[in-house]
Amino acid sequence: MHLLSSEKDFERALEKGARAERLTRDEAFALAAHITPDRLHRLGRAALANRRLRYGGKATFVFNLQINPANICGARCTFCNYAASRNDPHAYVMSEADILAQVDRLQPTEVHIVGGLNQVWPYPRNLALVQQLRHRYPGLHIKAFTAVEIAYFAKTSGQSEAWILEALKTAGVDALPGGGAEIFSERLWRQHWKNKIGPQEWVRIHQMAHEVGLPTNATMLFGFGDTWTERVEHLLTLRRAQDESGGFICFIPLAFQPGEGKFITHGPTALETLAVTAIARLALDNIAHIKSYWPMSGVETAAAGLSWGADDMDGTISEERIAHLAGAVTPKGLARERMAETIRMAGFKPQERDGQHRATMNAAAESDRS
Ligand code: V47
Ligand code: SF4
Repeated sequence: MHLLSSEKDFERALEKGARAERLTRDEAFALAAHITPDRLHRLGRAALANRRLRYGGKATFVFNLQINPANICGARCTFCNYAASRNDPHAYVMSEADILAQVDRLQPTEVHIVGGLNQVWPYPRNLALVQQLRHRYPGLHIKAFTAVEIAYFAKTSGQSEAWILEALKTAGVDALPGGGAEIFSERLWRQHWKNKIGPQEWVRIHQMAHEVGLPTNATMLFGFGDTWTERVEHLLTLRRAQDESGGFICFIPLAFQPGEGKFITHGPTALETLAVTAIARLALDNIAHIKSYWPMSGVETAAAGLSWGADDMDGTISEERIAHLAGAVTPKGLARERMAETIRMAGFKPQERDGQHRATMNAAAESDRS
């Protein structure tokens, strides 16, 4: 019944959200009630005011590389087109030499390492990769392994999750990415990703990472049969977890890519993606950054997301795989210049950043030109 709220509740939620104030639960739900074209624009205006208070006209991106060492995974999440069985034609396994050669060639500011749940790249091999990367590139930001992988590493190595997190941090991991959260709904968990950890475990592992001093991101997969109530509950669960442990840096809404032969033929529309972005910005008063993730939403919608509350466009991302194996028609990587130009065309000042959202040397040059 949360979504049956009045115009007055909606207006009050917008006013408080625009000032980056904390919304009550009912106000957060009021934002998602009856998303009409008129309300979508009002959500956008409030979220734009909120992100301007925080970041002015600046929008950031990072020069990064996604490393997916192998796509062999037995979890069989229904929405995933990336995973393969060993004998599938699209199964692949990278070697350490392949990975290091890619990093050597691109010299990224950040690497984002995630793979499937498999014994081809088990925990000790992933740990050794992090050690090698840290040794070779002392300044590289290593964002690696989802909570799902941490749980799997613990299970398969007989160690506790806290032990794994400490060991990865010592080896050189700087932060955990936000994947594997899907949407915090027991109903959808049972239906779509029952072979891996569910909502409560995901939150618990992120809070454990915060305790050992590893900051993390958080995602939300939407547009695959989820409801607005489930989306707002997801945001409020994250807000509560952040109040307790404080280590979430960035929230990333992930627009579902239907892929081929999946259970649903369409992902969310661009307008729905903008509404989710704006509601996230208004409801998550305690999470600093909202990412507009172009491989899933499309470059144009991601750029528009900067006016609906997002302040970051993620990265240039060489060779994105997860969205593209699910049929995304967006480019597989964007050059630095194209990223800066996209942000400028959307009306914002591009600023290149490092893995901790600090401006890099290139940033000044980019901002001066706009
Ligand atoms: O966990 C899988 C999602 C996630 C599909 O932390 C799909 O900075 C849409 O988490 N359609 C991985 N989404 C990507 C991810 C991420 C991306 C960018 C930045 C960060 C960060 C994290 O992709 C998975 C899953 O939720 N996913 N299949 C699909 N068909
Ligand atoms: Fe495996 Fe992750 Fe794909 Fe699920 S989403 S099948 S865990 S790779």
